[in-house]
Amino acid sequence: MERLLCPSMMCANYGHLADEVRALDDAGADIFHCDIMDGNFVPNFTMGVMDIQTIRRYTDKKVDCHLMIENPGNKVDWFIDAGADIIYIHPESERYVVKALAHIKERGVDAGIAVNPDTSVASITEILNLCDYVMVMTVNPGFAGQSFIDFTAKKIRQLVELKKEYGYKLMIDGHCTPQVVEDMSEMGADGFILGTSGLFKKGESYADMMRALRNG
Ligand code: S6P
Ligand code: MG
Repeated sequence: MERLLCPSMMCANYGHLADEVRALDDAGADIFHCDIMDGNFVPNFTMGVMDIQTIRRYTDKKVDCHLMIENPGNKVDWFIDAGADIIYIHPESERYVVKALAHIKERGVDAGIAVNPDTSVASITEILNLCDYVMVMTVNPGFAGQSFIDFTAKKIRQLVELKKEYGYKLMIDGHCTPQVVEDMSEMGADGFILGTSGLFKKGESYADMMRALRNG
């Protein structure tokens, strides 16, 4: 199965953002993953609307926004207007998830949810009806460079099964090493967010690393 490889742009070299986008595009990136944090839902700040506009300017590939913010439903338009193709919201931070996802789709972009390690599949089943993408957080959201939380594998297995019924793409975010990409791909996951563990390492070319991650 073709793997979707998604560089996590908060891990890129911000001193040369345009060059980074071009290099990752040339190296075969499928989706540019952009982490948006509000210092409230998660204890960190990262990218914002202007970063999305900049990345959009230098690639024709898909750009996603992973909104780790409170009440994302009334802010998704900012990111769609900036050029995002996929918007992920967290069901944990939005009271009207179905309404927010429907609005994203009405705007003509793909809708996704990102689910925290402590969120059960049972609690999101209804929402799956509106999801083009489901992203399992295998770390607590907020920071790069964390360890993989092993019990999230059970949730990934359950969501692989439900994929047959709902047809979403299943994505993995957090500590995606080459081994994790291999194992989770075998399990049935479709795409991987690549941060410090899989892609942004000193000394190796993006093209070589992407090729290895794609082919296993
Ligand atoms: C974390 C964020 C992620 C990270 C990515 C980092 O809140 O949603 O997208 O940027 O997981 O990857 P790594 O390999 O450093 O864990
Ligand atoms: Mg993310």
